[in-house]
Amino acid sequence: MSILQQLNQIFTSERVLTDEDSLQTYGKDWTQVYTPNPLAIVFPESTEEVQALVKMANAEDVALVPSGGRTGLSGGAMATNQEIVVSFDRMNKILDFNSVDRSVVCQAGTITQQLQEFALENNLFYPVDFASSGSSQIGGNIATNAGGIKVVRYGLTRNWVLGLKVVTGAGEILELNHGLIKNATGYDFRHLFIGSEGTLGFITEATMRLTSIPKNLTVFVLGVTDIPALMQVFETFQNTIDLSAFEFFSEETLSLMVKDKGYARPFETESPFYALIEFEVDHESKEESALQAYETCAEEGWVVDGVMSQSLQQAKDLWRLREDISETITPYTPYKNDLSVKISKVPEFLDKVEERVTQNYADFKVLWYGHIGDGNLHLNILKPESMEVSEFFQLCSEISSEIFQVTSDMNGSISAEHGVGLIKKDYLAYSRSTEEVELMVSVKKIFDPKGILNPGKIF
Ligand code: 2HG
Ligand code: ZN
Repeated sequence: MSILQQLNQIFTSERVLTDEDSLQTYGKDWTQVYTPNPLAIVFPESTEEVQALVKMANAEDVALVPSGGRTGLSGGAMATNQEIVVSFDRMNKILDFNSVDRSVVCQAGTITQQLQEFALENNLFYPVDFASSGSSQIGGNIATNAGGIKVVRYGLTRNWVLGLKVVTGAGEILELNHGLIKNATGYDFRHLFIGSEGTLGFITEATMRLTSIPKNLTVFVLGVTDIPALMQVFETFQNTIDLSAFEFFSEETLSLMVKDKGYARPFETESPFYALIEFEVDHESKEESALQAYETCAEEGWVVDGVMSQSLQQAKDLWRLREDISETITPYTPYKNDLSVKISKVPEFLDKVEERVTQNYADFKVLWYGHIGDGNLHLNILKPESMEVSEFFQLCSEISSEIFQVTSDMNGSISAEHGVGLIKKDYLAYSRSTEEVELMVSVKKIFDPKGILNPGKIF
């Protein structure tokens, strides 16, 4: 029997797509570098269907690529080589909730925002958040250990996973950690699957932890003179008040947002960088402390101007200046980098990278923004309009090794939160040792002996 016939046996016919439009849509994520070329797209509705598919794939030696909200930026969900794409769009139900445990069991295709809204309806909060929350799926978030804008306070997706149901590459169903907070019974495989980019197994269900709703989130946007000053501002605020976000963007980035989106500047004064700081004001004294920190920063000359949100709407408007950057610059076909170093090393790192970039590509528009409060910097270089895409990416790939060498020399990561996927795999050695990569290959062999799961990703 042909593979397509077998797919039609596992799934009802409307859940096996082979038309060109669907192949193009589901065969890719947000990475703009690769051409999709899948064999078919399937839409399982249960863990058992995923298991049947994995067993068939093992027997037929055909590769499977997991697909969530397709918002990834590293090509982790690209199907370029006649793979079967496994979309979790139909596994999007919240299955269980327990207010004592503060936990939710959801299927892998649950949209991040759906979980966030469900939590709020139950007077709780799911804190992992990013611009793509409206379309990214929990399974994908877990597979890349997604970070986002609140890591300073709440950590990464990993911190919120209490349990997982997975189908391994060998076709076994594993229930990992059963939603427990404490469980000291040997290796915690749950954490191996988190961030494994679909190379070990398919996550079909997850038990996610929730927390209390933060009260009266307030946002400051401050104009800052340079990166060392930005770090001083971070330290000052961090020592004064519990922060839920500390983000930054450069003046080049802000002017593009003003030009392309028509957003209002936070204030008239221009400065090289801007800090976006968020904190809870659940008591008058918190606001006083924050204003005190602001005063200190202004007196020291680190901050040249600033605005503090007076309403939820104003806080949202300020957040848009940061959150909407990635989507706004997409039409410029940017060369993206997602780097991290220890927070204390950020100024030295940014200087060194910028030096390399401007030395080589003085005419390119370079945008800096990111999650400076956790050491994660997004470097985007925009393609000049007149340049061919292939020529641009070729030029940029030449500079990648230089940037990654600087990152490696400082013990940083070449992918802070977007994952390795296809886009970083040739550079993995800049962040992981040969021994580590060999061990990763061995681990993959245990869970996916025939190498049918997302082959060619990570290594
Ligand atoms: C963000 O922080 C996302 O906005 C996307 O991680 C970063 O566009 C990027 O490079
Ligand atoms: Zn980011």
